[in-house]
Amino acid sequence: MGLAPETWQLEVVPDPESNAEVERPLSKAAGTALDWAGLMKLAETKAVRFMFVMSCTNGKTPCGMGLWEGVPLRDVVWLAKPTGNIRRVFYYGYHNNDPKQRFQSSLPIGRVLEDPPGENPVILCYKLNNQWLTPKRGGPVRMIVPDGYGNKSVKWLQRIILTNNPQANDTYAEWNNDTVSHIKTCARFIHTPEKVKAGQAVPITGLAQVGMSGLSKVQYWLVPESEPLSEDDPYFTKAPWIDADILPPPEHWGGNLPEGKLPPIPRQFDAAGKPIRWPIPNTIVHWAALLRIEHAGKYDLYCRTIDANGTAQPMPRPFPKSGHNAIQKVQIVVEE
Ligand SMILES: Nc1nc2c(c(=O)[nH]1)N[C@H]1C(S)=C(S)[C@@H](COP(=O)(O)O)O[C@H]1N2
Ligand SMILES: [Mo]
Repeated sequence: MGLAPETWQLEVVPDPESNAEVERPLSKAAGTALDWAGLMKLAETKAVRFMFVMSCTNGKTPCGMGLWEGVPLRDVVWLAKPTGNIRRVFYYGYHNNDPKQRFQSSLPIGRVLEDPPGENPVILCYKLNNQWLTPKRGGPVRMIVPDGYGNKSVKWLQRIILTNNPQANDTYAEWNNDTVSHIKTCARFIHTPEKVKAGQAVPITGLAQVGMSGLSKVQYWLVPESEPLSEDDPYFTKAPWIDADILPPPEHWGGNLPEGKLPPIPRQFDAAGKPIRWPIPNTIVHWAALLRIEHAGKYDLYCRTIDANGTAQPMPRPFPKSGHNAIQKVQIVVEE
């Protein structure tokens, strides 16, 4: 199936249904497909590493964050000597032998060839947290699209098609998702108590997904369950939200990195290992707050984010099929 490094091969070929011009296709038939040794050779001079959150368009909480390593896709596209009539890149990986069940995604060629200011390149990824990518995570090689939801990051990658077709034909789009939407900024609870004593200080914790528009604040709002909600304010913009603390970069990154340390000089970090910008866009940060509720009763606790443009979640993109960012609510019971 080509899912071990020794048997893995990647094809970069023109779309037979379009007039894309490619002088030296990388194909299995011609014996020119890129193999593992070829990818590792490119990695010696081209490898990049960056933090990125894997998040499903329809998932309420991000799958996780890691340090992904790979070779920019453009370096492999250029090996095939494309010369013109190319507007889009389709790509897919192993799924099973039924092409109807293929999991395919796509990008405009411009996004592959050039990165918006401050953004990371689309990579052919072979390492996560400095370890070879496991089969479960899409190894030996998967796509990582550093500004997109998970569906763009196709696992078990085997074929890249250069096409003059300007339209997206992503599998996830056929399943009624907005696959062009960038990652959104949103907050989630990790730990909140179900029952507390009146007057007692209780910590609450959570995480925030930091999307394309960055993150300026995480906030919470505690309200007695019996209090009627205003009908013309579905996102509670007039509620008395209180700022939580956004936690600083960790000393230990976890993720089974030796001693919790990052490998040498990933992007987004300076030579001393400190993030150049915090929080880092397209990653996760943690937050915390200390609550003290004076009166017994049932309460609703909400959390939300304000992005770096000053816009409160779930605006400016509230539609669920473009990425989940609804305001989360939990209940807390306060006893005398
Ligand atoms: N080949 C293949 N790649 C795939 C998928 C798939 O079904 N098949 N699912 C995608 C979707 S929808 C998501 S959210 C991410 C999840 O990545 P993870 O399994 O590493 O968390 O993988 C993407 N890549
Ligand atoms: Mo997904």
